Amino acid sequence: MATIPVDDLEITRAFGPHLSASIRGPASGEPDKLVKTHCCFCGQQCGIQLKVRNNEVIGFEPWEEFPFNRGMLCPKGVKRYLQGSHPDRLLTAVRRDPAAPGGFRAMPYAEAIALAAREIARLQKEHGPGAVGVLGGASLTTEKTYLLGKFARVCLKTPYIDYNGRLCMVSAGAANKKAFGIDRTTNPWSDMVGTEVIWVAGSNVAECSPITTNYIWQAREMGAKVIVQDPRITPVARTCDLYLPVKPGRDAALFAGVLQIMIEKGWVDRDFIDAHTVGFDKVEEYCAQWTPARTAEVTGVPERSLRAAAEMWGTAKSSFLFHARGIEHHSNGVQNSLGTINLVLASGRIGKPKCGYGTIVGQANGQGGREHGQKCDQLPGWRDISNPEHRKYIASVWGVEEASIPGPGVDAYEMFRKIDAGEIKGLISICFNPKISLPDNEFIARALEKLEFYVAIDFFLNDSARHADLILPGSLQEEDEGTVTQVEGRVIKINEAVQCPGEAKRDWVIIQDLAAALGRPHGFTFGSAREIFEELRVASKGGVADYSGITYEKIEQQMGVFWPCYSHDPETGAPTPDHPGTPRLFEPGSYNPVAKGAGPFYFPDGRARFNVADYRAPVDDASEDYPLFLTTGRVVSQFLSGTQTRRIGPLVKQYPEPRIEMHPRLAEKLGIADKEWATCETRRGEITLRAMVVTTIRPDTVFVPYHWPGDKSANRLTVAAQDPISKIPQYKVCGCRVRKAAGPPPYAATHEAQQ
Ligand SMILES: Nc1nc2c(c(=O)[nH]1)N[C@H]1C(S)=C(S)[C@@H](COP(=O)(O)OP(=O)(O)OC[C@H]3O[C@@H](n4cnc5c(=O)[nH]c(N)nc54)[C@H](O)[C@@H]3O)O[C@H]1N2
Ligand SMILES: Nc1nc2c(c(=O)[nH]1)N[C@H]1C(S)=C(S)[C@@H](COP(=O)(O)OP(=O)(O)OC[C@H]3O[C@@H](n4cnc5c(=O)[nH]c(N)nc54)[C@H](O)[C@@H]3O)O[C@H]1N2
Ligand code: SF4
Ligand SMILES: [Mo]
Repeated sequence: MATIPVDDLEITRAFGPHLSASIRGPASGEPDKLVKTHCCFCGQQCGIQLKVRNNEVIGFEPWEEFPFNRGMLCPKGVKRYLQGSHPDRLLTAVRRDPAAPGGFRAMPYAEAIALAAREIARLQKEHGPGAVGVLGGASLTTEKTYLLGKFARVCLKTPYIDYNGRLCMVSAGAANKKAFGIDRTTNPWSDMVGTEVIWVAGSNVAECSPITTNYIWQAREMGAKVIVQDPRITPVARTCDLYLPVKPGRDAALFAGVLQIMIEKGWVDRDFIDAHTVGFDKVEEYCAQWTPARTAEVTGVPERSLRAAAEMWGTAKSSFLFHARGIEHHSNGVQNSLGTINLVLASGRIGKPKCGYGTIVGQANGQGGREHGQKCDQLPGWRDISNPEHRKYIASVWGVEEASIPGPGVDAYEMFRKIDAGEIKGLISICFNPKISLPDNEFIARALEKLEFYVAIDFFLNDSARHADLILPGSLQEEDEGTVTQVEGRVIKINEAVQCPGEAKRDWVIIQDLAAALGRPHGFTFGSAREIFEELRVASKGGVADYSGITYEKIEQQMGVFWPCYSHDPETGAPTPDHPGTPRLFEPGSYNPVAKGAGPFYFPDGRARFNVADYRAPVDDASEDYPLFLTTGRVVSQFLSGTQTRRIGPLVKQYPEPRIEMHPRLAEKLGIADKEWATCETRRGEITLRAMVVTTIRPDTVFVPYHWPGDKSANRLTVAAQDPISKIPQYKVCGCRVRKAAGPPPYAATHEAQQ
């Protein structure tokens, strides 16, 4: 009865070293040129060569020399070229018009820019600069994110800018800053091969960071032991050495419990702790309460597995620990991330070859997109918008008065609360689809309707943009150049393969056109992405995320540059153009501008910080009324809100509809058979989907992927609780109940008819 998802089996087969040899783009038609660039989807940022003919991407060739993926791609990378020619591609601006078919009518680009500028100016004149907010995204190049942050602060003078990385990377980012003073994964992935132990916490690597799976396999072939901590037996867990079936939302307790065993057994590196860290005593004190028995009770992980994890981790000589959204998407997300860091620091295995720690970046530019000023509290170079010195420096680069730069704004979800309250009346969004991707999204839809003026910049009319007054036709990734920073901290170059079709424009051109139409062009007259990058190099100089030593040429020559590029000159510490970059952080003797030689970590004393990572039960936890845990996430063939991948036929075919994944024991109790309709209900709402009965999930937990809109949207169910520090939503757990549906949901009629 129980089935293992077929998609998963395909994945495991698909990602072998043979992929690059066996898969090519469509055979028909010779290309005019091949363009070396990267995949537009996830943060692995696989190298790929796009085949271009007559200004159209017609297929791809593997780019075998690119060191990270060596020609391998996952199904999304293989099919991405199909989206450019999709009939839904926006070729003109469109304006909302209830009388027009589909609710929108085309509008000449110049008129659309003029309209947007008029409305923004009107709202700001009537209600002040903060009446208009900006939402950005981490699929954008770093140049665009830099420009957007500058646009909000200099052109609009609004404090209200934030981005969709708020839903993704911020718990890990905040924890990294607290513990290390810098927010980047520590080692190149090649360091994984030859390590002794790999611990994967809350990451479905095979489906979500497929190339990482390949590194794990290579490591395993060389003898590495693999620990997986997840409420689901994901594909990588099926072959791991130790599986920790944690109850959703209990990770901080698990880390504390494992560390406690390590402390008791003497499996911590006291020399490293004394020489390179502060704060271990408080952590030790906190962990004492996490006896194996209590940890097992809270986490649902058997004591023997906790002990095995402590031994495997505690006695290793080299190790890698990764996590992703499984431990980060929580109202306790920062604490969970700090819990992993404590395990790493206690082991002393950091700043060395084969000893890595990091969060697996999600979006294409999840790393670069969080460094240069599109976050509500940040200026370029990971600078702090509340720090007078940081403000002064950026004001000098931008040629504005320091006092004219607004102070910190609020996180993306809070912006919607302000929209709801009528404080923010106008919204410019680019590369963000909040209506599908934010929790409790019925609230988001209502807020979008309250806006007096909403302009979206996108290449498709996404589900949120359906609420917009105006959509400006932006660029696909292959229609522009620029840099992104991939999962390892390697800055790489996206190259233009084709030019924007019709009246579509490169995103940064649109932002500058808006500035010009607002009559505030100062600082928005860049002629190319390269020019923006040159200013970003200056703006980031001296910040923690220092890109000043990176040039387009160096990226091309080296196939990527790991930031930062500090010279090791202890006198100045200034990055020098000839510095090749820093693949491995925190090596003994390494220089950074905060410690100035005092030690490898980015604090004045050069020491890393232990932080007490305390466990708190989730908000809206499973209870008598809602006895199951609902957790949400991804499937391999779909990407985020699905705006792009639901338009790529072969990917849709691979996983056409969301299903509710549940264990056979639960299914039996509920009287639901595989593929039957089931209704999942939480305190916010309910959705009806087909059941997928699998033995690979905890019997007290159900999983729903979130890539679909409307009646199939998982975010109808999720809770808008947020981490108090990072403001990340708690997507990964809330209480729910499941019942057999009375019959198919209304949407099924159309869907079944199509099948
Ligand atoms: N195919 C595909 N790949 C993607 C994306 C995509 O949409 N589709 N998106 C990209 C982006 S932006 C991101 S952020 C990454 C996300 O990458 P991942 O974080 O790997 O993916 P998720 O599916 O969100 O969740 C990961 C795992 O967390 C587990 N989990 C749920 N609750 C808990 C918990 O409380 N504790 C623990 N330990 N585990 C838990 C889930 O069972 C799931 O296996 O993927 C990137 N890659
Ligand atoms: N329930 C639940 N919800 C989640 C998650 C979860 O695990 N569970 N995961 C969260 C995570 S980790 C993330 S990252 C968010 C993602 O949140 P979203 O903001 O929904 O991400 P996307 O689907 O990439 O939407 C971005 C939009 O940007 C457009 N776009 C992409 N590239 C470009 C570009 O270069 N230029 C322009 N102009 N537009 C572009 C796309 O067409 C799309 O319409 O979702 C979050 N939501
Ligand atoms: S989606 Fe990610 S793993 Fe797949 S090809 Fe693109 S960059 Fe590589
Ligand atoms: Mo993400």
